Order: sequence, then C-alpha cells, then structure tokens
Amino acid sequence: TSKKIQSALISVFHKEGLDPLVKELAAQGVTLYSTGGTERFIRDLELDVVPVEELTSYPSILGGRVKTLHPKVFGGILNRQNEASDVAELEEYAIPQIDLVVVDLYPFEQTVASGASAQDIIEKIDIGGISLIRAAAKNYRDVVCIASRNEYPELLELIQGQEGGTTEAQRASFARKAFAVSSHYDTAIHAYFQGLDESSTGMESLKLSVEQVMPLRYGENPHQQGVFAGDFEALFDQLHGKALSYNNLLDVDAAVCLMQEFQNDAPTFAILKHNNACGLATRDNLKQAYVDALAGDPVSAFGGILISNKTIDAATAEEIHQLFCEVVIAPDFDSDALEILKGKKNRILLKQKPTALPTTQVRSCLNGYLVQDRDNRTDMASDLEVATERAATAEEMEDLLFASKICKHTKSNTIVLAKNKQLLASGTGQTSRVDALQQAIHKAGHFKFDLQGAVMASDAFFPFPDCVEIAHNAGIESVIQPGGSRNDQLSIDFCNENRMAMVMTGLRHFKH
Ligand code: 93A
Repeated sequence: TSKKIQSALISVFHKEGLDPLVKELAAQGVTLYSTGGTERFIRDLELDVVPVEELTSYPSILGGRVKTLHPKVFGGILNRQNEASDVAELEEYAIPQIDLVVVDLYPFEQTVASGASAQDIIEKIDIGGISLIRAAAKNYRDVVCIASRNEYPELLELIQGQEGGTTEAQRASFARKAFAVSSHYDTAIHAYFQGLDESSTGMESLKLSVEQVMPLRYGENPHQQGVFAGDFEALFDQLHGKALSYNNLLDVDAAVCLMQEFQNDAPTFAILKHNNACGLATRDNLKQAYVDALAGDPVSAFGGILISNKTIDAATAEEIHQLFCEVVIAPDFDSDALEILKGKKNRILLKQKPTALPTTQVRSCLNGYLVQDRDNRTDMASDLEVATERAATAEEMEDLLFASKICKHTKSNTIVLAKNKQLLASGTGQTSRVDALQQAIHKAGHFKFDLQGAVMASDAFFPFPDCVEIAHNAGIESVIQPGGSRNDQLSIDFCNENRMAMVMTGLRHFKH
C-alpha cells in the first residue's frame, strides 16, 4: 500500500533541480521544513516553508555546525508509527511527524579535490545532514529518504503517480541508496584522514597530502565504492578523456611499471589488459613497435591500455586511432598526434612526467597492510649463468632478457614467449607453470606465430622437466629462468639432449 507524504524536511547544499520537487510537494499540501539557505530558496519560489528554527525553537548555532541536530527533528524522523509509546511521546513533546527527508550533503570530496585548506575541508564534513540521512533511512518503514539529487525525478514520479505516495519496498530501495551515499561519504573522509596520518602506513614515502584523495565513480565493480588516495597529478598530465576509473588506475600502474624496464631502449610499445601485457614490441620506429605489439593479440587489445617509451607521432597515432582503447600513456605527444587521438571523446591521454614511483608498495591484507620494496631488479646479461652445453646466441640472449622483463610484470604463474623483440604470447596468472606454458603456446598458435627459435621466460623455477619438454616440442630453443629447484638438473639434462640453451638468473619475479 502506498503512503502519502504529509511533511518533509529539506536541507540541501546544491539547490539546483530542487524546484520541481518542492513545487509538487507544496501543491499537494505537504508541510515543508527547511534549513537556512534551503529555506530561503523555497521561499523565493513563493512557497510556504517553516524554518527548522521555528520547529526546534532553537537558533542555528556555531556558524551552522548545529542546525538540525535536535530531538524535535530526530524524534519526528525516528519514531515508529506502529509503536503506541512512540506515538504518545510525539504527542507529549509536541514533535511533528516527518515523512520525507531530502538532503544533499556538504561537498566533502569536491572540497578536498579543489585543494582547499584543512580548515575548509573539516568544515565540509557534514554532521547534521548525514545524521538526517541515517535516521530517515533507518526508519524507512515510515519515512522516505532522498540522499541524492539523482533520486529527485524518481520521487517526483511516484508522488505524481496514481497512488500519489510510496510503498515500503520503494522506501527500502531509497534507504539502500541512502546508505550507499553515507558509506561513500564516510569512506572519502576516512581516506582523507588516512592520507594525513603517516603512521597509518608507517611510511614517509606514502604520506599523502590534502589534495591527494581522488574520488572515483566506483570501485572495481559498480556496486563497490572507491577512492584513490594518491597524487595522480605528480605523475601525469591528463591531456584528454573521461575521468579514470579504479581499473584504469590499476592498469596505468601496471603499464608504467612495465614500460620502465624499456625506458632506455629503442622505440617500444606495450598494450595491457587486466594488468598484463598482451602485446609488446621493440622496433626501429614507434609505429612499427605499435603494429607489432598489436599483432601479439589483437583480440585482447580491444579496450586496452597503451603505453609507449617515446613521444607518440602522427603516424603512430593514425594506427592507434583505429583501435578502441581506454588509455594511451606516453612521455609526450606530437601536436598532430594529439589532435588525431582526441578524435575519441572518452579516450584518456596521459602525458607521463619523469617523476619516479615510490620505492615501497602497499596493499591491504586481512586486517592490515602488506608493505614491501618494489621488485626493482632487472635481469642483466652479466647476472646470468649459462646452465647448458649450448650457450644462447647473441640474438637469443637479447630476446631472453626482453622476455624476462615482460615476465617480471605479468601475474604469476607466468610464461612469456618472445622472438625478435616481440611478445608472441604469454600465460598469465595460472595456478601451474605447465598451464601457463600451455596457454602461451595455444595463444601463439591461435595468432599464427611460428614458435621455431622462440625464447621462453619463466617467473620462477621449473619444479620438473615437463616445461622444457613441452617448450621443445613447440619449437622453443632457449630458456631464461631463476633456477634453484632441486630438480634443475633434470631440466638441464633435457635441454642438453635437445640442443636447447638455458640461462639462470638467480632472481625470482613473482607478481601477484
Ligand atoms: O554543519 S552541519 O553538519 N550541522 C547540521 O546540523 C546540519 N543540518 C543540515 N550541516 C547540516 N546540514 C547540511 O546543511 C545539509 O546536509 C546540507 O548540505 C546543508 C544545507 O544548508 P542550507 O539549507 O543552510 O543551505
């Protein structure tokens, strides 16, 4: 059954969009209570409105910090209409029933994002508004809670509808959305304080300043709230495109770490999806590097994150423009390249500044954090130990080191296959190394790569000789791996019997 609204408390920071709703409420004879600015706004529409001070017989005090925080307000919202004692108490204390609460909170996140002073930010922590939302949403059986301007049209439609009111199911749905608002709001406040508090991570290098909380539309999925606590602008100039999402940020992080390995190399282009490289090539010119990176897996590249180690020129941009991609990162863009890439409205273009990333990494774990040094060791020719009778040729050696750099930045367990400084395929995030290899071989075959003479990189040692056997059968002739398994000799023996070259790095590169 539908319940008509007879009284409403309206307290909104942004007044835009409120007119149709309050006009309709007034037309239906709803008693409107309101706070300072909102009350003036409603009065200017020539509608009747009761100042909340009149309801509470108390002025707004402490510069507005306390205006709705009063038992007459909260009693009117929180009472249970099916509880005789509640109803009696309303009567006793002359508390009017409130059926609808409409709040638009102080813009905390926007104030943080604007780089305002700490004092201004603190003042934008809404107390009364969030309490009104929580109270009305808690009492959804009797009260409608509108905690966002986005819900105005829906409420308007309901009260204009045939029933002219709301059902309990509709009020429960508004309550759910209201708690999403309050949860998001408190998460943003928490993130802000976290940033101020060095001891929350224990690390100076991760200290975040006031400007460093970036609101996100949502977390990893639309039903998850999220913010980014970090100084994005210290690392990038965003030249174009929509706001970055949680997943974009993770991909950008993966892309930047991967490309750092190729910083001083010839033109190199990488394409990532779900934080892993699905294409990467080093060439004499950037356009060719892009074309050969794309060839690695043109299917996965759709919607991917692109990164280059050199300024993107028009010829490369023309090629990129053919692809639907989320983000393009480069140290710079030629102006004509920029014009071409701006051809897609949402495409995010990031100019990477030469600022280094922090040397420590943090992630949440159980009820705390895991903190570690970055994996900043890159396998070098001088570190390698040749394990087999046949040494890798100079060309193979280049490909082995090339593959090992990609391997280091791919989710474990991983196997990377490469040839002529092109990523042919990889197996990513598998629970067994054999699965990772099989996946890589399958993918390479799917995209018609000939694996004859290709190299294989593994992020961790081979516990059994099965991987080198499978690799050999696929045409792979040289291998780079950390070594250190008690069964290393079995893999080495197999390589020797089959003229394969194997080098050991002594460095494991798990990435989870
Ligand atoms: O400073 S508050 O936390 N103290 C309160 O008692 C209070 N009640 C409502 N802020 C409070 N509000 C907020 O005021 C609302 O959430 C809304 O954002 C704003 C509306 O103020 P006005 O109607 O004066 O523009």
